[in-house]
Amino acid sequence: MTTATRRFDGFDLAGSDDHMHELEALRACVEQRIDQLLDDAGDQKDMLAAAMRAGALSAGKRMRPMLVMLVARDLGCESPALVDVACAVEMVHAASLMLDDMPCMDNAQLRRGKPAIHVQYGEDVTILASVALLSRAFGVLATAQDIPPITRTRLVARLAETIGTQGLVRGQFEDLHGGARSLDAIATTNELKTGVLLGVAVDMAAIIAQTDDEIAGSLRKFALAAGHAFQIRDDFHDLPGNDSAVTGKDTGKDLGKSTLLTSLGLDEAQRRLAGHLSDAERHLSDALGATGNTRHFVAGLFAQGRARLRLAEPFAPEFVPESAIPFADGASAGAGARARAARVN
Ligand code: GRG
Repeated sequence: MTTATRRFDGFDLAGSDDHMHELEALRACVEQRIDQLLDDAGDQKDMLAAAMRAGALSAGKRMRPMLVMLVARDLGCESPALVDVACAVEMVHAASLMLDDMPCMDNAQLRRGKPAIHVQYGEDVTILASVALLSRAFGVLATAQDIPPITRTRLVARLAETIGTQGLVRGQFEDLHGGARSLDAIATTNELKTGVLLGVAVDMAAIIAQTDDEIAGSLRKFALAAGHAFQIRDDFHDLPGNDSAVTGKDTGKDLGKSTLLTSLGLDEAQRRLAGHLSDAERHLSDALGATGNTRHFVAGLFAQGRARLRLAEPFAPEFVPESAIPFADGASAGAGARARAARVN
């Protein structure tokens, strides 16, 4: 088995050729399937379809669908329905980002390195496209082939609770209307905004793979810790003065909001971020062991985050993408590095 460093959706991952090929193939498979599921029937004038496709197919990391597929496969499940389940989760994520960027919410102009969907298509179309994406996600899930009806019902119910008043919508509401909040309240909001969707991705994999409660529990803990880490990373990205060309999104959108970064300060926020990343890795190892494609995928994502925030890297050297190090200082990164790093957003 040879080792290599390859670009994977903008991330340089070090690992064996076999692992790299598999990750690349999986991501391509997810994007092709979303492309099919959101087919615009060649009608270039259909702005609604165009906005849905732009929201769902723009250059994201595909972290959630990759987790659905990788975790299920590491648990021994090869169901052909996995890709549709994965696409449903990514459609929900895309719908949430489109709404999040609207003027009445975060009022962001830039997402994934491009004008936000409401900037491209207008606010009315964005709301309708977001609702249509949600509807499509549930339709895809409810009709996924090769999954017993009882399991499909469980998946639909899990996704519904993840979005609703105890999930993303509640998190967004708290974020917008929570005012000055305690650290615990901010952490809960972060969990609802980010942790729950990562949680449903691994939960769905565990449900389809019919894994035991202990493994499912460790996977959920992994997702929650990763969610906390990603929200703190988002806080760092939002700092005024950061380069939008590197993060792919606007900065300064959290001004006036209580975030963990503003409440804890840079050093403590960084310590917490490092702690969440380590916790996530530990829980993932508890669930899936020390090998497997999920671990390679997650190691690449986390190494990027650590390098950019100059955190210590606890993983064994073969998991550390050397090419992540030049991005440690976004300001000194060249054009190629900036393009790659833009996927980190
Ligand atoms: C209608 C589903 C729905 C939700 C309504 C607007 C809203 C409630 C929730 C927004 C929640 C939100 C935008 C949370 C931020 C989560 C987050 C860390 C996003 C960035 O995720 P990455 O880094 O981005 O995976 P990419 O672009 O790579 O996919």
